[in-house]
Amino acid sequence: MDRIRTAVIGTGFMGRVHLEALRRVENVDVVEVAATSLDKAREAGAGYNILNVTGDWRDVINDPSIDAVHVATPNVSHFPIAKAALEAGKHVLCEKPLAMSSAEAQELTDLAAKKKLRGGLCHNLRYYPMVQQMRRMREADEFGEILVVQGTYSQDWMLYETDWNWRVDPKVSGASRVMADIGSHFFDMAEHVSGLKVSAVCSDLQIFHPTRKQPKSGGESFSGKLGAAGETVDTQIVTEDFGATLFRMAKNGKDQARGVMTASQVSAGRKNGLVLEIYGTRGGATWRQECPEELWLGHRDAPNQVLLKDPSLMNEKARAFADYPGGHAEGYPDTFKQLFRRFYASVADPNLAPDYPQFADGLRQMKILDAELASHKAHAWMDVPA
Ligand code: NAI
Ligand code: SOE
Repeated sequence: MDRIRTAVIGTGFMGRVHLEALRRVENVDVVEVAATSLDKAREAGAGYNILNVTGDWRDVINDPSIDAVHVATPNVSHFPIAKAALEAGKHVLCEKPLAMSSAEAQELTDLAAKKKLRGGLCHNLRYYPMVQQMRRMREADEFGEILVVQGTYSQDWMLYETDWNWRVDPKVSGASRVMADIGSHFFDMAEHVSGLKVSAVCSDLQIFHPTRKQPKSGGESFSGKLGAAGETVDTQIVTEDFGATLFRMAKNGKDQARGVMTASQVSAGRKNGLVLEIYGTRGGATWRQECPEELWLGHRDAPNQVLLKDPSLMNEKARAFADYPGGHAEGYPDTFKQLFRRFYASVADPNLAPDYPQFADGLRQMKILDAELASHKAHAWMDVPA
């Protein structure tokens, strides 16, 4: 396959991020954009000179010249769109969460394998250069045996009862909000960096706003103070604003580390505050998404250090994720570029081992989520199946 023909479905926050990042992937042409209306698709496509647009995603599926699709729509439509695309023989790069349930996620994972098609999942946050540095330092045993993994994913964009988004509607978003939406990024990164698997969880979830003021129209993600004031309806809320999970981690089924995390969309001042800390028998490390170029390295018997991203100072394997010299910041949009490049390298070469999050990783997150929801309900620890 020379150049790969792809299409982006969904033109909101993520659709536009995917379109922009795809411009930086060498072997891909975006040949169609699908939205909920022709006008929306035309507007999004125009910015990237993509003239072939549609208001119905099925047009993309029915076009045999399209090799791959990006699913960047709200959660409820991930499964039907991804399934239809796989059945039509197309590779799929899906936004997280992969589906609304473990059963759906399992079906997609099995279907991609059966069809020998690539199924990539957008847990892009793994690909900040300093997250890769942390991962490779752990692989090189620089932290020793990992004892403790902890952190948070904290945001404030749903703090007020007037804040609204499709993510609060369980029919569109799923049975969990913060744990599915952002807690899943934390656990994906925690497992990827530590090399351990979450084996059991004990969760406490909280709804601080039992009702929210649902706008009769609008309700864009992250609109905050810029959100339009208009007519609203008081709507009952059934998904959590905050969650806390104690967890255990294992290596090859053997109990090893302990951890704790919180996820919140009501923490004033935290815009996108993902923090991951790992501590081992030889040292520790902390990475913060709001200062992504820095990696804090903790020592027991020597002064602590802060490593500022600089490819020349990084672990050789992590260096491949840093495209710019030290002092030239790489951030959120670059993580998509790194993921998409690896995904399309594997589309181009069926023999290449995948080096990006796959549908199986999406299924894994659904299983952790199921255990968190069951634990909260039962007020008890729950095992997470391997
Ligand atoms: P959004 O609300 O900004 O955009 C979603 C878009 O999809 C809207 O334009 C909507 O009209 C469109 N849409 C809905 N149903 C559609 C359909 N059947 N066909 C075509 N278009 C359709 O939402 P956002 O923030 O872009 O989220 C989309 C997905 O991306 C979610 O699953 C979310 O969890 C994920 N996400 C991932 C992020 C990451 O860092 N990996 C960041 C933000 C969101
Ligand atoms: C909203 O909480 C959101 O856009 C999530 O959907 C993303 O996955 C996260 O990366 C940023 O915050």
